[in-house]
Amino acid sequence: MNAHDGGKEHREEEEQTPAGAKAVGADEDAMCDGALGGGWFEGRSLKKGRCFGGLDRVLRREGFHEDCLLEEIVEITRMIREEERDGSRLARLCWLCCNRMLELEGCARLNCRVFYHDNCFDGACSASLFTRFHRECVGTASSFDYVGMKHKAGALFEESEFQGDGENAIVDFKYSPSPKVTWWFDHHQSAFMNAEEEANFRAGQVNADGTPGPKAMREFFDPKYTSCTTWIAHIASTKFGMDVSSLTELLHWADIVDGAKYESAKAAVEMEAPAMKLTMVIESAPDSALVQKFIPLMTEMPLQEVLDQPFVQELIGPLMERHWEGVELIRERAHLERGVITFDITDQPTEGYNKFIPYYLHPEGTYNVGLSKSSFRNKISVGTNPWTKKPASELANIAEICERFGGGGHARVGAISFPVEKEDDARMAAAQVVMELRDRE
Ligand SMILES: [Mn+2]
Repeated sequence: MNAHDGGKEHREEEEQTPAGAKAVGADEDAMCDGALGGGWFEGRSLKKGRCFGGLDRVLRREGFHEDCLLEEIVEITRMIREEERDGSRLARLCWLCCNRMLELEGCARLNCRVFYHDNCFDGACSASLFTRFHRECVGTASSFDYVGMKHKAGALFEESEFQGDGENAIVDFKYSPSPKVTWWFDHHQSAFMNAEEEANFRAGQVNADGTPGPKAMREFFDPKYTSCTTWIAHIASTKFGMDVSSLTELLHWADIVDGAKYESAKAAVEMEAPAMKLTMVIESAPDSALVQKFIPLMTEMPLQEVLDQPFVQELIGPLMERHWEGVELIRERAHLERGVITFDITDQPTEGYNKFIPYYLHPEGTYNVGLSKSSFRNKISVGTNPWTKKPASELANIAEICERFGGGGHARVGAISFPVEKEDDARMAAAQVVMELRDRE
């Protein structure tokens, strides 16, 4: 659907027929305070606004006296008070009400800048879903632009990149305590750089008296979600009343790709599903401009249709060719012995290969230790077969092994890097890792 029409939802709400009026609970009252609190409405004295029977009075008191304006606000307030019992719809109506007021005041709608995780399927889907959510449920932006973010050492956000006017949203990427950030959605375990940032986030969520804090309806974090896309969908539908029923396919694949929950090595390597091919194109995109061509499409059409776009088709052929060359090269070199698959492709410099290839070729392997070379390093990749039948308690801690050689990672996968000229050192370390893993089998 074309969601540019920010007023559409507003009209739909007005067409609702009144249901029986009931007293409104204190929880819903507090929730709306949260919805109205903080952010860019602060200067407009809406901060202390209470929706239920109170918003019109507050608005009067705060000097919104024009009759035409008040009439509308009173009408919306009546709807909220008398017709809406459901908290998510209430919160959504609060946004629409604020938005309408800004419009009536003649305030220009501004740009919303979305910072997203670049070269990542979930990052692109999150940016797409956030945009649609903002258009359908918030409606305060006239346009959107995008900034792709990459993980690196040190500070990630440049304060000057956040817009002074308009909104700044971060999705599927680390927290920023900047007061210019108006929205944040993330699901990464390591979302905060330090304890101070985390305290800053918590303070915005809950006030000292236990009521929702000024950022409770602006910043959302839950590391239990497999993808940020499903996390945004959950918040948008439960707290803002967004209809996400048309996005089932997208949400399903965002979880599979971001959680590496492929059903088999065959599915991960042969990449039959459109989402897998799109992931390959997005991950290998040479610049953010290419990723940003996908953002408007991901929530507007089925994934097969995104894949069928001519600009995508042009890229798929050469990428799949390179991918199958990688499979053949590793097939020639890979060798399984006592549960460990090993291969050395340092003589064929590459900027990366599909990390499930070893298990596709040798499904009975428990671990894989691969030696490769890129333009800037020699790399030992150490991994555990995601489809192994072994119980987790019997598996080696890969992070711990890699750390001993100056590398790192997670419990199941890790890596050790060596300078580009230290190929022999890398080969020796790889042999020791292989020996250690074989001795466990
Ligand atoms: Mn993610």
